Amino acid sequence: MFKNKEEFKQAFLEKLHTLYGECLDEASDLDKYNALGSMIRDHIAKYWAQTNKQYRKKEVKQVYYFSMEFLLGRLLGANLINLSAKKMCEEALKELGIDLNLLENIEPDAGLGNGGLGRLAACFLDSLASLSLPGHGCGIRYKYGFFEQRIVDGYQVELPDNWLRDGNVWEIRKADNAVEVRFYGNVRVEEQDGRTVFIHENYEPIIAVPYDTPIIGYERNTVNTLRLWSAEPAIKDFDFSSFSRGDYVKAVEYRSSVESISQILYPDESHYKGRELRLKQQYFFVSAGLQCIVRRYKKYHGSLKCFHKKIAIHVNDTHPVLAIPELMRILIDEEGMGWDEAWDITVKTISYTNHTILTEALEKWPVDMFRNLLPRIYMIVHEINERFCRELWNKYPGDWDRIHKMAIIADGQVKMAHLAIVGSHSINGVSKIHTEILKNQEMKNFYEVYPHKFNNKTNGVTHRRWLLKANPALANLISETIGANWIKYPIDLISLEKYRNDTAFLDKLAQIKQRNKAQLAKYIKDKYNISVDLYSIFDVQVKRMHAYKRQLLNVLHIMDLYNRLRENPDLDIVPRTFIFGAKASPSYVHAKTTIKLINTLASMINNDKRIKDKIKVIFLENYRVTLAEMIFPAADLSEQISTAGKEASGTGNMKFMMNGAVTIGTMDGANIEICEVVGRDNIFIFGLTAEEVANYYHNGGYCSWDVYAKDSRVKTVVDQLVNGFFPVAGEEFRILYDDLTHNNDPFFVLKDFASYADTQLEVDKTFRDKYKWQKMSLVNIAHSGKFSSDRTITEYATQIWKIKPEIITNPR
Ligand code: DL6
Repeated sequence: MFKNKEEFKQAFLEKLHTLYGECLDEASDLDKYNALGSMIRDHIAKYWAQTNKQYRKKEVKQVYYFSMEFLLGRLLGANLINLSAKKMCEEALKELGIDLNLLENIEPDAGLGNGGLGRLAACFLDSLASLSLPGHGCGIRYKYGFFEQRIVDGYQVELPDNWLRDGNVWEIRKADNAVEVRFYGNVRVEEQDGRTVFIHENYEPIIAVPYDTPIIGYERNTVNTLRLWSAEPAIKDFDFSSFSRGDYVKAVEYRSSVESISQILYPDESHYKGRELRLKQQYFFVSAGLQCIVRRYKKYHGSLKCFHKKIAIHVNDTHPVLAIPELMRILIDEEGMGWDEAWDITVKTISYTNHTILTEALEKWPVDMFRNLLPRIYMIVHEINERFCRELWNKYPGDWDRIHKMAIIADGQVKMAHLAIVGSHSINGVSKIHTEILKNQEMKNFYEVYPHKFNNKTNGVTHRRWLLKANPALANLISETIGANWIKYPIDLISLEKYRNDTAFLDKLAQIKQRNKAQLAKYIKDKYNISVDLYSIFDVQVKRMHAYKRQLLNVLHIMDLYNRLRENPDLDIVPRTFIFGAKASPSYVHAKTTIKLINTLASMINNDKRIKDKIKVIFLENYRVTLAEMIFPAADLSEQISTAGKEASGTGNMKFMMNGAVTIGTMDGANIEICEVVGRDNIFIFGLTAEEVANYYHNGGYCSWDVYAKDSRVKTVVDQLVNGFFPVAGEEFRILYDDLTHNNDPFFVLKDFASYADTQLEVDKTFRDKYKWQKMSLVNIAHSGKFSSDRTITEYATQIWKIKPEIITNPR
């Protein structure tokens, strides 16, 4: 970035002057952070311009990744790493008496996502730029990101995440690129010169203003763009008569209703509720994004006939699926294209990833709401549905039942996943098993009609954030041992395999883990005043709180262990620190009750002197990207214990693995592929398989009461939920008890309990053999290259988007 430290220091001091009119000793930490961010932006500006120029001049095909969520976390550290400027910057700032770490901690997390899906999108952006691929993000600039979680008396309390309060040094507002998005109104159909035209009138106009964030590739000149849209009132077009009549309140209401569109990120709901504002958000960013892409395309290419040859649009889950009718609208209504040609271009342009098979999470919109909010778009969806149903009728004449099940509009609802499949050329799942389940169960009917559209792209995550940035000590050891190529080519980590019997190397790995554990332990001590044993097994489950992810199984096992310890405080176990981190959707009672249960159990166990500190339970509040960066490097054991067949992929499993944690998990999602590469000896697998689970479901479930009645350990812990064992909790945990017993345990917690508990004994036994454990840890790191998002993105690029790397030359 700068030739030397002196030049850097000079530039930094000048930046403070120009931005704030300040000298170093007057500047606040926030000012220093902003000055540094602004310097980075200045530095990359010419690369950003060069990237765009080259894409344009060479007419390279570009992909736009449309996503409601981009869970970026902090950018300062990651940007410095990708620019290879961290060391120099750290040293130069130190000479000025500034701690880079402290500045990094000023930055709020950009928490514009709920969890896996949003973080995957962020990893994909890093990989696109780091592979010199022309690919950008398109989403919403939420004023409030994912809520901040506080734990008060064991309960989750949600606070707004006002992440933009102190500004955002990374973004640039591009008011000139604003577009209008239209809601409500009616459509007038007219014949003009022998052509039917559709005129959307009496609509409510809203202005979409883009904010661009540079996405910097690792040691590349490539700087791609994440474009996030913000909603603003269309002052010019607004009916000012309400003002002239003095209806000030109405005018203010209008403004606030417009701004609400980009106000908050919806927490995902397991039981989706049809909220108009969410549908509005979806159309808002999709329409803005597409209008902007089309406008730019037309400027350089004129006609849109070959649009799909230069542009790929990827929809991340069903949330942006309105891109399909919106592109049709633009091509037909604005460009005057015929239906068939527009449809051909649309399908060839759009591709779709499915991230969940939980049927209750698949989006459906009430027809009335949809038609009222988006009258023209509804007409187009209706026509797509008519044509699709005709196609089905020709293929399956008379099979009304099948056609009804597959229709895009049925039972008064618009089914977004069906629209996604019909209107795109590629549908992918996110792990092998997930894709097979889509093909053979959940979307079987569609797979039979469009087998060529379905494919798998197993998820991956970026090693640059999750290993290089999060765990610098391990990253250094790896680079010293096998060279630094792995940072660009994570698959090279496999060279570490040859050190699996090298005890000196394994000792070094262990030392690093120990230091990382100490760092997390210090955080725990400082924040919660709880001391944890650094030599205990750090057994970690961090992810969204959800019944299918089965934090409850983990808790019941801890309760059982605690019971055994109370009976025999001298029980011979390796001490354990059970660590949880999870946010629950605000209206998800089961999940929130589980959080309360963990905290209640934690305070009981952590204060029980009888068990001699052999186990501790820690609930880390406000789990987010930045906290995750501290947790993964410190974990010994990674809990991936979802009901088999339910977790589409999981990506936390990959982040743990690359940091040397060993997985205890079910044969679910990407765990199966992790097991494939590390081998059964290097992972702890337990529980029912997806096939077994499916068979039980098929036959109406299993009888949880039998397990409860027969296994005394199970009966004891389940009873403890309601029998006064937790005196302070009263009846609070009854809903968990009822779910496990009277509701027949829909996620097979009790059914898998014995197998889980036995496997935990195996973990305990293995951990005692230091080198055996370290070897397992090493094998996991060595094989983590397969789960790099560079691999995943290369597959998307070559097999779906058909985009090629474009090496960006040095700008003049
Ligand atoms: O594909 C990313 C991530 C997977 O790793 C998780 O297994 C899956 O649960 C998650 N899916 C969602 C679904 N949300 N919606 N819609 O977040 O995607």
